[in-house]
Amino acid sequence: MVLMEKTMRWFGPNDPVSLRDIKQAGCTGVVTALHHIPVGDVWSIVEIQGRKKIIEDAGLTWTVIESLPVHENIKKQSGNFEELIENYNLSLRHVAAAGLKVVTYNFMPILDWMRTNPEFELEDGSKALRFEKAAFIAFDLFLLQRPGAEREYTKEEIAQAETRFKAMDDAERKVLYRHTLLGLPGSDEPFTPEQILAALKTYQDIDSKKLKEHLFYFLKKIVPVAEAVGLKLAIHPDDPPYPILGLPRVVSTESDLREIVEAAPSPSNGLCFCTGSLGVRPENDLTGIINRLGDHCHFLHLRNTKRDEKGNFFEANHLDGDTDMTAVVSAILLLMERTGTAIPMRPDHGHQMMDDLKKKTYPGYSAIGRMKGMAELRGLELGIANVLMK
Ligand code: DNO
Repeated sequence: MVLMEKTMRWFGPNDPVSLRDIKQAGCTGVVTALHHIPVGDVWSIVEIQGRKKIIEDAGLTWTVIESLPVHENIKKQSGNFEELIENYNLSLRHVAAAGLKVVTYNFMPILDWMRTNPEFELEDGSKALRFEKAAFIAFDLFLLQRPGAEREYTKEEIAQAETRFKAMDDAERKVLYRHTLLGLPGSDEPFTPEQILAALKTYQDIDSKKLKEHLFYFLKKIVPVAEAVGLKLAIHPDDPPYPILGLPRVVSTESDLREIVEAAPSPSNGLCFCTGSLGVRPENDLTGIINRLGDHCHFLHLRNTKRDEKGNFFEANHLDGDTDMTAVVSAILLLMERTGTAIPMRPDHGHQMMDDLKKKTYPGYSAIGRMKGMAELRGLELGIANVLMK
């Protein structure tokens, strides 16, 4: 049977997790980006080839670019956005010229993924990423003090946030503050509240309808280029998959995904199927998405989350949580068997555990927890494949 291509994310030469670690964890490739290049600038062929050589010298392949980030002006269609789209297309041409095949990106305004606590202690002493709704609302109302925020929450939610905030000491408020504003994975620099408030203001006239139009416009400009140079694009879903801080989010549901692939039909216009992000919405039918939209899935992020009825969730072990990983991996195997294509996957966000508890690592991206996730997923996949082949 065709098996998934095993990769892990690597944040580049400064990542405390080395390429050798990634190889030892059982990967054949890495997923990385040129994080040092400012968003909007063109990635030069020389820079891409230089990074590719470092990876290949370690006996790995650069399987997926994650991410080629999209400039805010493109999302807002403001300022020099046409020029920025041209730059994006030039970067696509350059990555294709260097022999790369898959490019992941997202279209979340201002922020990428968002958690309130990257050090949520589990029963066994390992640490997971967690999103706690009351803490998040407390952050929004009392720390960020976003104008008009109280209009977006119910009375009950505000009361719960108040109680939660009062119960926090200064240290906990600082942690909440810092981690909620962490912004971009791969960066140690949280946004300042002034920066966030100013940035939020620039989105005040952009609702989800408009943001979607901007995304489709962008797709119509970049998909033909990607197709011409043989690249596959894979848009990452919103995380969490609903609007936050009053910002619209348009890549959260199956119907969003369908509209995206239909907006610019092409084998190059695809999806990054992230079970962790999509799985936070209980109505997202993950195996159904693979069965119905699998032909468009060019990259897989496999991880699990555990929700509760209050709207909180934390990142569970890869095979625990609300997502039936056995069903998802079975659907992926059947898809790949039908298409004859191995889709790259990475175990996403591992727990910080064992020796890694003493190390400073990027939240969600310590080595041992991800290796555990990878080992479990590989075993699951092989077990299912053996049964399916009988
Ligand atoms: C979180 C990641 C996301 C993802 C981007 C893709 O850990 O899955 O940050 O890389 O959204 O552009």
